[in-house]
Amino acid sequence: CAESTSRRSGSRDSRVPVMSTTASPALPILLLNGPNLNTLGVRQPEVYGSDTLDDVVALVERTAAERGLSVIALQTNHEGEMIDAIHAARGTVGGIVINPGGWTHTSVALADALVVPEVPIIEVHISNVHAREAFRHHSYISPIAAGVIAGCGIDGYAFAVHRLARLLGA
Ligand code: DHK
Repeated sequence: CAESTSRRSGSRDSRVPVMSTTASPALPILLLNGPNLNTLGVRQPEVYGSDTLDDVVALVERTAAERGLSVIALQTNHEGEMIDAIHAARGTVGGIVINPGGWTHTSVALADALVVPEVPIIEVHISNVHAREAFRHHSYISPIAAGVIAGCGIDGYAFAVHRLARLLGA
């Protein structure tokens, strides 16, 4: 955006030549949703609301587009498939928005994978996990996340995109 461009050029070392006046397109955001999130809108709507996964993806795409970013979206119920996708994201995405679902509270392997791409990660939970059962209070993902959003419904995904965009200077 104009603000960050001017901030960057303001602090630019004038001895370094500017190679191009056209910014290269930013890398896409990777939106990951873990197990059971394909049932959004059906599973416990009193906890997770009535919006569907399609609504979440549309919201994230709309919000990212406002910030000039594109989105690659994956939902899977298979941990290995998610880990493979995260490995493949190294060098190809600028940041990750992830709702790890139940793996949040169980998966060292997912946390280990998420450091591979070396990009900022925003962890999202639709429900306020801290107001629920004790086993939902611990996250293996939070220590490696740049930010954590919980209890904001699906709006949390939009907040996550805005935060990532700021971290990426978009
Ligand atoms: C979603 C799940 O599926 C749960 O396993 C987590 C999270 C909470 C959410 O709030 O989005 O505990």
